[in-house]
Amino acid sequence: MNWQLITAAERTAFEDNGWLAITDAVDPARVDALVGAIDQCSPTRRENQNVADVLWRHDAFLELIDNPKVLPKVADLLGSPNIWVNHSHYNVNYPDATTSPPRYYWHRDGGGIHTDIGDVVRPAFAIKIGFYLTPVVTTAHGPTYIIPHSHQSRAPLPPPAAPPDEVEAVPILIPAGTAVLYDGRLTHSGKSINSSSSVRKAIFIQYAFRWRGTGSAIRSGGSCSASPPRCRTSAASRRGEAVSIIPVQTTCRSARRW
Ligand SMILES: O=C(O)CCC(=O)C(=O)O
Repeated sequence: MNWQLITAAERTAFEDNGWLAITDAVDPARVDALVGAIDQCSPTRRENQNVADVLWRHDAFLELIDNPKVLPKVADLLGSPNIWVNHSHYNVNYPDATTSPPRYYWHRDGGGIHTDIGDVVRPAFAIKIGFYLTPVVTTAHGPTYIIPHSHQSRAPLPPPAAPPDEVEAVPILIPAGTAVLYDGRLTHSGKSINSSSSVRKAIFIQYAFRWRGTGSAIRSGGSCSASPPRCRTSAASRRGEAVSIIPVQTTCRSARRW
């Protein structure tokens, strides 16, 4: 395997911007296989699906974990090989599947950890990789928006419906097959308007220090043709509050969870 470590320029870009795009991280044949796997696991249309805990659902998803163009850079940036995948999900965003008024769900990854730590610039705890499987090359494609430099700020989150221009957010525009590394502290949108004619599909895998808990419960074995674990989210866990020493955030097919 041809492991690709982080370059000095990439490190500077990631540390300054809070994100880094690696184009061609996934070759076209694998992109097709991943799209097929999502279609197999989500055969019926549901508006704006956000399916958590995806790795057990299909081997194609599992193969993303040790992507040689991504994993070494993540380990380098976190500064430790003592990391694990503590959260995964895929998002399927249909054209025109908007709420009214549109909501962007601005957030930092990790939920409660940011408020728990308090009013300081927090250290980096996790990096989430967005593997974009369909082209997101214009703002019509429902891009992820990020608020520049928010990983280095203590600014509170904007209201969910605040439009990108109002909060000076910028879209991440990339071709299919790109992996985008996001610093977990970066404020970004949970969704945006897809006014194109194509469905946007992306898979997100989060690597965190091994001492971090799960972002969603993690199941091993099985496949998406087997029955999924029961959805057991509680109001408290949805708010990102600690509810138990053993995480109860079990998968929910359409849960919105970051
Ligand atoms: O689907 C997107 O554009 C963003 C997904 C997201 O917010 C996340 O994975 O934390």
